[in-house]
Amino acid sequence: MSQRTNEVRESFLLAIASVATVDELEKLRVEYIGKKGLVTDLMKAMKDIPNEEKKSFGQAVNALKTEVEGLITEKREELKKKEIELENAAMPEFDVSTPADLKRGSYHPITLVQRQCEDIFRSMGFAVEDYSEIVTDYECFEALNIPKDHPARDMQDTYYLENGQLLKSHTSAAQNAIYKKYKDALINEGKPIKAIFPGRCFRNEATDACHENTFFQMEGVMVDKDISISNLIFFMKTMLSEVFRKDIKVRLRPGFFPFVEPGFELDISCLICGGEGCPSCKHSGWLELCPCGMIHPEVLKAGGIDPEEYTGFAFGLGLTRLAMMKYGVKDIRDLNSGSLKVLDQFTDDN
Ligand code: FA5
Repeated sequence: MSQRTNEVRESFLLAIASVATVDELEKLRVEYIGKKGLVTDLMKAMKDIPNEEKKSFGQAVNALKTEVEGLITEKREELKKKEIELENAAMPEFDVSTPADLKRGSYHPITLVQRQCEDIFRSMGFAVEDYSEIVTDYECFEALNIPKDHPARDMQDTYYLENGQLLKSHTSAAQNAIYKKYKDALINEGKPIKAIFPGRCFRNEATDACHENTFFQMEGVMVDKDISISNLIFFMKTMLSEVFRKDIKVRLRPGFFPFVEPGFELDISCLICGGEGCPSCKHSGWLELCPCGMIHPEVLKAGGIDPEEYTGFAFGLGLTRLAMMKYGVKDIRDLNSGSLKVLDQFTDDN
């Protein structure tokens, strides 16, 4: 029987020498020390060995099993090491000490212009408020003196949710909430309401060089005793001269909005064509930028403010168009394009 042990050993040593992969090694392991393996069979044969030979046979088979297990473990480590070396050789060179090729991001031009406007108005004592993009019909229209079926709604068709709420078509949708938030301080402590609230607006709009279906506005309101159109003009002028830091031609013309009385359109001379007329200003030389007016008494009432005692102004600045004019962007759609070629050009310093 010890001859059989030697045969099994010899054949194993021969086989393991030619094993080249971990899979092949596993097959060899099963062939020799698996449940039905050659070494296992030798151990099973122990019971048929005459008693006087049992001890030496047992020692020989155990020694063989230990040797086989040891050699398999050794070979497995050797093969794994080789596999790792091969994988590493196939990997591209990677030097952790090489400086990263990181491009610095930049703020979106609308963010830049919004922050600038916020700073200007903060310095004039205005609070900066944020408001939801999803609003109720009451906030967007009813509270602004635009009842159901009013033709002014046609100009501001927007996206409606199944629950009847809608994506706000103008930042004026926050006016009612702002009045309600600050009215007690106005009435009880005599603190004027001074707030701006920038935000994203949505409209069902045929897009062109100066119209987008998603754009930004910045609403501003001031309510106190004896607020007049002169206050409105002062704040508009201050804001525009600070934003552009150069002389800008503006014009004020009558405009109709159900939530102001009187209402105005504040246009600026197109800075893309210098007032000559181009697609950015619909060939008129002027760009509608900031409608405004004196807050309608019904709107103050809806906000809990007595229009007999208080007056106020409101404006709705087109922030996206302001960014176009400030940075000379000819087509408004470039601002929503996400194109890095466009956006890379802007920095805080512009
Ligand atoms: C309004 O949205 C009024 N809520 C503004 C207002 C507020 C008037 C307070 C009086 C008092 P209008 O629809 O004109 O008005 O939009 C205001 C400004 O937003 C426009 O002058 C323009 O600069 C910008 N704007 C309007 N529609 C678009 C659009 N589709 N794409 C880009 N900018 C737009």
